[in-house]
Amino acid sequence: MSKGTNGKAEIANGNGVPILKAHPDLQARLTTLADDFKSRFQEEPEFFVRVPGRVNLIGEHVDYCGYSVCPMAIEQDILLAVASSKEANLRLINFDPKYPDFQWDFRAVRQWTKTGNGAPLWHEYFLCGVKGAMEVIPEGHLPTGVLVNLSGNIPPGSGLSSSSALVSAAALATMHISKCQLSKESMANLTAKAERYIGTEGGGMDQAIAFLGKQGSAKLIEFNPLRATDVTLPESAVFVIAHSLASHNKASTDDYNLRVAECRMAAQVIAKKRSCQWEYVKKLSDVQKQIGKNLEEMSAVAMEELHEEPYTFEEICNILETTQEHMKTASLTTTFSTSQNFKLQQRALHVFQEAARVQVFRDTCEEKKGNETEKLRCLGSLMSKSHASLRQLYECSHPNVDALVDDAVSCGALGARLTGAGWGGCVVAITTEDKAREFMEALENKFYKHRKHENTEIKDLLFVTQPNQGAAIYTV
Ligand code: ADP
Ligand code: NG1
Ligand code: MG
Repeated sequence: MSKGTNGKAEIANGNGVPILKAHPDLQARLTTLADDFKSRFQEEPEFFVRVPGRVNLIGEHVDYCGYSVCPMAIEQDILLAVASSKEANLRLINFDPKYPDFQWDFRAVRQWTKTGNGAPLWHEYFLCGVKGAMEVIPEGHLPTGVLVNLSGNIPPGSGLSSSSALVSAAALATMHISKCQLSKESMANLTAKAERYIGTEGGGMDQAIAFLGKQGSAKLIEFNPLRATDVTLPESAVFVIAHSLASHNKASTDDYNLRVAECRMAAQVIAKKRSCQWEYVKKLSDVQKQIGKNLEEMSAVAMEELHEEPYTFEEICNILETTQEHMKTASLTTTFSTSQNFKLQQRALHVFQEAARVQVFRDTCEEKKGNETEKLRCLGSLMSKSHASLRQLYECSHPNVDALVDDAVSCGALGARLTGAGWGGCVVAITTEDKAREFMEALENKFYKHRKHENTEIKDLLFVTQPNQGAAIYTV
């Protein structure tokens, strides 16, 4: 956003985040949040922000390689009640008492950086969003201080993107209170960058669907440039989300960033072996463009140019004819021990094959003619293949998730897969309208009956989901 324009040119075509009137169910939640806001801050909120979580139907761990994904926004969300304040602070409270209150000099958020290892504190996700927004807001537009009350019902650490909904909501609230506006695409790019301040090198899928989600339609999200196209799901398809009862905070371990680094180095090794300039290659999609082959051919290239045994860092440096110091800046943006092994062939194969599955999934959904039963079978089969690949080639599953996927299929699902980054979290299964109830009862008996879930009701662990509206602002 150029200084002084408030992004007006960019949103002239009506592509800004909408300001909506809440429907009755949402209104009831906003009223509860506003009442809590008043009793805690002795002030009225000026507006509300809602950002949904998402479920990714297919295209896992490919966004940071430059390939398209197919998510939809879900009903669960992060809600904020927001007001400006005369005190020069950001005061942040959470409707859920397990998340402690937080206060910080508002303008100092510009200079904030995350410190410490392990799982981030909840308010650090919020600071990522505020900082990201402050980078584009002219100084004079910022209010003196801000009061925020947050309420969320996306299960955290479960692959439904609670973190990105939180970061995106914080950025959107900061923009709106500063009377600045950007297009949904620019907000998605801004928040994807902002969430990286938490320490994970995300690819941008979550923030894209958080802003570009649409009621009634899944989306094909393409990157560079960011573009979202409707994907019309077959009428009789029902998508069910099931929680594996294992949660995982993505920023608490190196697992995610290691996969990003492995993909980058796989791309660079392929580039070098194919006599391309590997220094310009950051993503597997970059090397595909340089070589000029299709995805199927790229799988064959990965098999030919990469070996199955894990690579040592030293071996990669030797292949690329470079020093370890140079490689650390060229490929390992986060620091790993140089004694770490890297599985380049397996990761690259997953990415090329998963990217191809996304194309077939989208084409199957968009096919005008064709038998509905066949379409559904095809989508189910693609989802199950995706899971097998995440489990074996990408090694980002979890024993609970694998058991849940197997149980879902044995209870009649046409296919099932882990959704989100993995290492725990949720599964998404495809079934049909006429079988959905029977399927969910069977899965409840098979998976949940003999496992402990005292603090969570089954309806919050196993539920049908439909494509939902993306981020919006609600007036009081
Ligand atoms: P995911 O995005 O898959 O849900 P992450 O590990 O990326 O999982 O992010 C989860 C983190 O987001 C939580 O540990 C917590 O810090 C934060 N978070 C999510 N929902 C809330 C909430 N309602 N209130 C406060 N913090 C939340
Ligand atoms: P989760 O951890 O489920 O929010 C992460 C990344 C995505 C994508 C998926 C895997 C972030 C914020 N999100 O999602 O970009 O790479 O894993 O497909 O890092
Ligand atoms: Mg997340």
